[in-house]
Amino acid sequence: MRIDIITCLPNLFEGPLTQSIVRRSMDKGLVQLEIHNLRDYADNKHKHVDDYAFGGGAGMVLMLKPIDKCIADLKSKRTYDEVIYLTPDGTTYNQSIANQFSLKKNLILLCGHYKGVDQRVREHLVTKEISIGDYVLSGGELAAMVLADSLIRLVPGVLNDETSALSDSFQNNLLAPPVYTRPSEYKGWKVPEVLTSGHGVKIEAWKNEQALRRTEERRPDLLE
Ligand code: 6GU
Repeated sequence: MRIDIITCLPNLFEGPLTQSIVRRSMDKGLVQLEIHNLRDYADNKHKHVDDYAFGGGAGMVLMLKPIDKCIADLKSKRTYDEVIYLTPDGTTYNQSIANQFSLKKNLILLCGHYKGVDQRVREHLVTKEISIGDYVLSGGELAAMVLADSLIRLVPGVLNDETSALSDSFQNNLLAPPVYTRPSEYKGWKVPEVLTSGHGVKIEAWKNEQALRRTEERRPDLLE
């Protein structure tokens, strides 16, 4: 899978996407992730990529031309399955959308900023619009990182234990069951006996029952 992220704040991506699972997936050659600075596509000497909104109103709008040039440059090199614009008025992201996107080969993630992008970008260049929840972020960068992280861990071979993504919360619309590790007793706080019994069938049944109970208690909407 290849993910190209277009942003006017490329430095923001240095932390989260250069560590741990994401880093290893890139080292293994399973994932390619490239950050593109929108300012490199500005056509004015001040490298401005935003301008005042026609008709007035507070806030700057990301301009059409640098975004079009950047996307055209990428599309001249390979075919993209989706151009995803991160915006609070997009479709709310969930595991089912993550699973669908994870099957794609090449994705562009476009981060909005300020008051967003020129509407013509959304009409002519963007193929999907995604929000990561009902609250407002300063820009689409954190949302793009959320998407990239959630997609990369679904790419086959990225997780050491291949079944691990399947047992995540939200896969099968169930929350994950509780987990425990050593010691099996501490201050009288005990690990459920079944987990140390060595009885595989009983352990699976316990996990399923716990997952269902947790989902009923915390997220009954997932069971509807
Ligand atoms: Cl994708 N962008 C911004 N700016 N705020 C958000 C969001 C995205 N998703 C939730 N809030």
